[in-house]
Amino acid sequence: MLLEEHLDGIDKGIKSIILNVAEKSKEIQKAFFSHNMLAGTKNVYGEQQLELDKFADKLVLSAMENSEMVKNLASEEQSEIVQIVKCKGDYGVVVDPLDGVSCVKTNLSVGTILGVFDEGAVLEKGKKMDAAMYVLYGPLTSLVYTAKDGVHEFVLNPKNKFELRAENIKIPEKGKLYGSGGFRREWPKKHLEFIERLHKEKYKLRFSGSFTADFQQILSYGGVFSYPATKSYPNGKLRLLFECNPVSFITKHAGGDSTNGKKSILEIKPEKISQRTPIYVGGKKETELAEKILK
Ligand code: FBP
Repeated sequence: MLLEEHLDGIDKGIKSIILNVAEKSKEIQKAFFSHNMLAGTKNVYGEQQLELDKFADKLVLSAMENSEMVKNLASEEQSEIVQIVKCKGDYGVVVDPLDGVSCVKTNLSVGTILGVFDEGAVLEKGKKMDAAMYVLYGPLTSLVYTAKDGVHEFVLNPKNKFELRAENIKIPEKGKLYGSGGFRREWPKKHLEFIERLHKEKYKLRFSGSFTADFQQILSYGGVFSYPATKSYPNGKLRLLFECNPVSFITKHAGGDSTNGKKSILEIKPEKISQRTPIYVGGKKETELAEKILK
């Protein structure tokens, strides 16, 4: 089954947003070569080529405009919320156009992460989302989405169409992988205690520096991804709106959970669009253990 057929059963506006992002993700995938190998060259109009993440941001904006459904767009690449005037819909979207961009030069997998609110506002708790998705640019280009009725994965096939690979994905309960960002010497004592507990229970470290890729491993094999508050990032490094909420929303619909150490990520009321948060996201067993130790 193809993505467009799978989306038939969901809200038409959300279907249009997901399909438009899926289409533009194919152009982002192609840009890894042109914008990476030839950085610093000029395009046919003599314009300096955009950095890859800025280029991805332009593509996502055009996807939102093409959908004609999005009124407000909050992007990690923009300091303010973008109001899209030409639109028939009332949706709000939060997006990290290219998460983990520093990993492109070492040819590691990176992602586009996006969340959708059907009432237009974007400075909202993650639990008020109506859909979330990410595209993972790896050996395959895959797309994972939820519109509150299960988590489903598609892969780009040789005909350049997103084809269903897995439906109603659940995070395995007996996971044995963990990721933890930041300098070990800067981890809070209780975070170190949590990690040492995972080691005792024979969890293996998997951390690439690309949240989307590192999360995909947790979704597939179970376990927990974390990025705690550290001296360098006193509020955590990952962005609440653009990275943590959409991934935590997907996790919830895959039977997992998320926490900042004290409460669900999805319950955090954002004060500003650039807000960061510590994050533990993955299986319920691991996030409950994190809260037990960190509280
Ligand atoms: P950006 O917001 O700069 O893309 O950073 C996000 C990120 O790359 C995540 O994808 C990843 O989990 C984290 O930073 C890695 O951080 P660190 O390099 O400190 O381990």
